[in-house]
Amino acid sequence: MNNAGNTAGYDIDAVVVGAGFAGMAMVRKLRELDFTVRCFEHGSDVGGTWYWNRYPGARCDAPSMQYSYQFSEELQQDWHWTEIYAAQPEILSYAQHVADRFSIRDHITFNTSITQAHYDEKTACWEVETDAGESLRARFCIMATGNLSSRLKPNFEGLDDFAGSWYQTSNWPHEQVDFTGKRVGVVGTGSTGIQAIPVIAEQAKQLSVFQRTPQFSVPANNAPQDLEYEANIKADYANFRAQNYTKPLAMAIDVKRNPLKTFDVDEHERRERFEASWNQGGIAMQFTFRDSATTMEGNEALSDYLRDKIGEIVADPATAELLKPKHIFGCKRPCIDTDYFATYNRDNVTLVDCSAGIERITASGIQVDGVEHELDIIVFATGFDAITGTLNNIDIRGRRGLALKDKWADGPRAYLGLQSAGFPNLFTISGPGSPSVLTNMVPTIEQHVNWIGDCLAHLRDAALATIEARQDAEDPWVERVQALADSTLWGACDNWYTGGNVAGKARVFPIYVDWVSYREKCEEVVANGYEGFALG
Ligand code: NA7
Repeated sequence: MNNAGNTAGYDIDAVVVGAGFAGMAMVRKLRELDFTVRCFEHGSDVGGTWYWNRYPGARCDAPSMQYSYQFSEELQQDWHWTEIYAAQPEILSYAQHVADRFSIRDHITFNTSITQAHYDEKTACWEVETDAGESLRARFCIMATGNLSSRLKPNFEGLDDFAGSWYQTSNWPHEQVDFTGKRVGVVGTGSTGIQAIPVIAEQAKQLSVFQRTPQFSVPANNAPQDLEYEANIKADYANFRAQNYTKPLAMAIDVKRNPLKTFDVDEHERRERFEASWNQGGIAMQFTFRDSATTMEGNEALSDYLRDKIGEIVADPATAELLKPKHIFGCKRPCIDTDYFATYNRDNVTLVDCSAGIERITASGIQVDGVEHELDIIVFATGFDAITGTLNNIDIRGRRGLALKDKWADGPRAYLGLQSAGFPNLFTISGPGSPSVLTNMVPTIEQHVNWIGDCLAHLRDAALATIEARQDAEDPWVERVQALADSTLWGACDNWYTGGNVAGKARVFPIYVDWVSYREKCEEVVANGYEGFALG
């Protein structure tokens, strides 16, 4: 199928959209399989999320030894992560290293976005156009567009009048922003705000945090990489990776998985177990008992423990009270922080309750409840149109001109999160209906990349031109995704999983919450001759 400029009616085997971790891995895989490929990336370099989100304090929530590629044994042996949870600059330099080492950039056109992708039924090709005016025809179109790549523009009244500078965490300048001597306002207390606030507080003269909804957060307990731990993993990295693929988040968590429910133990033991998870830090907290995500009483016990912790850390009782979340744990993605709550004990940090909304931005600051807070710099950490936002911003049309965003108007519909019926030869990496953001993303991206690469090779070997999700496979899959989501409490409040943070967006929980059965299903589908897909 190596047909560049061929007579079959297409210029290239595959177009890959996006050069984050998914796009890079996809390009490498396709080249390994000897397919021709072109990748288009909006940014000026590789890295995706880690290219754009360069705000102070940006850091990964998954341990670096696991949040990394496994396709090359030499790569995983050679690379040394300096901390348990790597910071953004280190992750970006890893992405750049991978791009150099595997000559991935040769296949990427930077500073270029795909504006439309239309399927031509006669030739079974995707006609793709870029914002630079280039058109090309590809047999396959692979969307590696990321789940958190469509930033929400701050649309506050008066923003244009603001006399100071403002920044968005998700579009952070490449030069350092100097907060020294400045009065800074941060809007947003999700994972991003919670990472940025302690770091900005150390530099700024005065920091005002504008909080609409308080968040649960657990300390990361980040530390320099333990060299013995690293050596142990590297002694048999392949096996470590293979084991992790069998774990619920595709990730090894250094806690004993507790078979007990919250109220199987007495209050004293419950507290001790919560305390052990807190001291462990990171993602361990939610696995202290097995029913925290599924029963209200289990969830409340954990939530109460975490609220108590805020009360213990934050000295001013009124501030502590304001910081305590009222929602249940997990229905907004829980955060992992470094010194977040303790930051409110600093003399230069003020918490501003904007739960009734920010009234307006003025020339000199932010006005809330009739009070103007004077600022030199505003940092917006206000989130993303997640999961479908970037896909819906591209004019994608399948059979009979059907627009993907119209098909998805009431929420995304896809089979395995890999393909959507009516859109042959179009793939989404970590797409809606796959476990995506509820897993350790790099390994699960690689699972999709391998699945898609192997699928294309199979089509080539079998002299087949197309693959398309069948409607009668997609419909029950969408139902299954929803049924699993309904067994958790995660859809219970407005959050970016469900689209609840975007005005007018359909509320759907488009994430398959069980990685282990998902991976098995993907393997089963292949073993059964691509069951649920029509091959043509
Ligand atoms: P999030 O988690 O969506 O957080 C956005 C924050 O911004 C959240 O606290 C919002 O409050 C707040 N927000 C949004 N709009 C406004 C307005 N208009 N006024 C005041 N506050 C506002 O995005 P993040 O970037 O922090 O994290 C996204 C994911 O990236 C994260 O989960 C990690 O997986 C990586 P709200 O809660 O909506 O009231």
